[in-house]
Amino acid sequence: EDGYRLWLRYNTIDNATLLQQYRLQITSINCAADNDILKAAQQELQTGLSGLLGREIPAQKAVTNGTILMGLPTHLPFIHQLVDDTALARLGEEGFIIRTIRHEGKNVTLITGNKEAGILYGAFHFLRLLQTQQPITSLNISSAPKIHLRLLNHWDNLNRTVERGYAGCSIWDWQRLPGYIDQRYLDYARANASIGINGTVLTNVNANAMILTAPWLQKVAALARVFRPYNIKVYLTARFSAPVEIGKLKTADPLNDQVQKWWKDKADEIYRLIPDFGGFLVKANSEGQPGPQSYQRTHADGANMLADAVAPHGGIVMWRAFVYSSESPEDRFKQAYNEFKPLDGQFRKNVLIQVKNGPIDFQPREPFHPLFGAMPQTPLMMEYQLTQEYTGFATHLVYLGPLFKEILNADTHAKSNNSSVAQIVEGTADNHTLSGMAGVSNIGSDINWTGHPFGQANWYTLGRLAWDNTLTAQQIANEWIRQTFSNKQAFVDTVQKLMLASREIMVNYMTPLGLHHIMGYGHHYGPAPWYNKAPRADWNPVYFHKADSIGIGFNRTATGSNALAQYQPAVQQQFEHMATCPEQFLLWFHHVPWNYKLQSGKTLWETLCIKYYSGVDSVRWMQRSWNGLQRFIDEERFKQVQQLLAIQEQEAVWWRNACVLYFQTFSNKPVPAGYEQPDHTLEYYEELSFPYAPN
Ligand code: BDP
Repeated sequence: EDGYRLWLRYNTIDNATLLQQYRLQITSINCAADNDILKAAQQELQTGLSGLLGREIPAQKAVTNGTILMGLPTHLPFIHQLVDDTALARLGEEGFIIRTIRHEGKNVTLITGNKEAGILYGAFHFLRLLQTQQPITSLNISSAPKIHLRLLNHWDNLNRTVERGYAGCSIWDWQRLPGYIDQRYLDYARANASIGINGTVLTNVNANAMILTAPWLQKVAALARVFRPYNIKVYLTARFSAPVEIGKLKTADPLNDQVQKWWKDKADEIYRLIPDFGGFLVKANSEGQPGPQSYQRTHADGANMLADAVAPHGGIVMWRAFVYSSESPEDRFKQAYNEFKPLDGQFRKNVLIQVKNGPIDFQPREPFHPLFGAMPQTPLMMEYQLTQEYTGFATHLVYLGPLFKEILNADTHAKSNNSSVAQIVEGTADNHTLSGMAGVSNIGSDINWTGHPFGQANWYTLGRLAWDNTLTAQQIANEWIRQTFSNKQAFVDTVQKLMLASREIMVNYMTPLGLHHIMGYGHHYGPAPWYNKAPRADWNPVYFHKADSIGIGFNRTATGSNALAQYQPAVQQQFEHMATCPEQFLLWFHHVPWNYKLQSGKTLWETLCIKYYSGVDSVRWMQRSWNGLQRFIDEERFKQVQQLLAIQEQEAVWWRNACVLYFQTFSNKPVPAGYEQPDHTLEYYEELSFPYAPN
């Protein structure tokens, strides 16, 4: 078990009674597979069922007892009698129905949808039921995705390095494309389709214009051909200065006629090769990337120009809100909102603004981004980070489901009752038809795809949540564990507990109480709260924690940067008073005196120490829990996780010691008695260097 098969292992069901039942209920597949998507669905079902049932499940034309019958209502008109039109309409283009029915006097399982894609997703859902050992005797399932664009964002460069990638190099083997189709592309497509992901941005947001040149587009088209039967569209990042860099124009000004024509022609060229090309993702005027502001134009001018180029082909533009300027004296927290809110209503219909979950940058914990709820006229797309840039690289076991859910569940209070972040992102709060959720991919060439075996869970969760954000982090973890490792209850229970606790544990040993952005400079590996030499202030940890002899934390209330004013009054109230601000967000919004007593009666300094120490203790608990699981799973993955947990323990100690020692230089207070004292000095930690850390 090297992890390559992800959650699609299809090993024979290890519960004899259940296997017996399943075998009676599933004997054959009948699919009017007249198109590539249906062929993919049928093929997957055949492979999956044959593996799970330990016997060949043939495809046949007849309907017999135990047939899995797949088809559209146009293939199988009886479906119109079975399912009323409104129920079918509710499925949209990608939803599915799975039902146990009597058909032509036989007991069959029907998988249908309005479009082929629905049947594909239905087939994968059916396989998931078996893999998680659910009853299938009387199924009546109807499911449709709540979010339309369910995407991975690869930060993959054309030289196959991956920005913030910790799982090897890029899986896109550009040199051998388009001639050589790696089996991985197919397995990648299967894995994504199995969790409902329907699009992939192949290239880094720090974009290279070369990808838009003819030879590279041929390579992109080859990938698109592999993905098409799995209902996955390809997207590219558009470098704003491409008209200058590869088009020989003198300017990339979005209001210039020649520039507009250049992009239109480029879009036409792309769509000739890839008729279902999804569109562009753009990072503009951010961290050195070119953009419309270089020509005194707005983000709306830039986005609209690209939107007009792809609109005739049905394409979209995802324009990122991750902007902050080195010239601005404003709190970095506030800058995206200041920049984008005034543009609400100015974007074309085929533009989405892609917003990171929090206002700074994928930290272990952030409050929700204040743009959610602030731009009702514009569809806002969620951007999460699966690759663990700030959450332990691919060495820490951190299940991000709870982080994703915490943000989705947050109430923006933009409306009186239906304005959670989830409702904003779905588009239901403001009646948008376009909606999207993206995860910055953690996939690389490692045999198990994500480096850490548990990194797979974060990829899995992104897809499942984008499909149905009402699923809980626990439900998703539970089904992932069962498919990826084992259905044995004792194993599932223990691992689920460990996964659900892992995010808070990481917050505790890295950035408790609302600390943020105190990691190593550049590579972002490990702690460096002392760092103050970056070329811009808001890249320095000291800018974010503001520790001094009085206390620690960033005052973002009215007496400070007043970033809080970007939220609705009801949200402001939750955070604005030190006494009532939830502890987990305290230092996000307040500069808190070291002696300040928290609700527990303990001082801030004591609590900080307690959190850091409990973070480390909890990693040791994770190690002990994992060690008890050896008998349930394969040696290979057991050992991998065991070794990685040992590294995680060492690194948690490193975070704890470095942070406690450093903050102690301001608090002037001892580490409470009874705790193991740091075994190195602060100078030791400050002098560590990491030339080998990837970035
Ligand atoms: C930051 C990463 C940087 C990305 C940037 C982004 O450190 O590598 O380019 O986000 O999202 O977190 O554009």
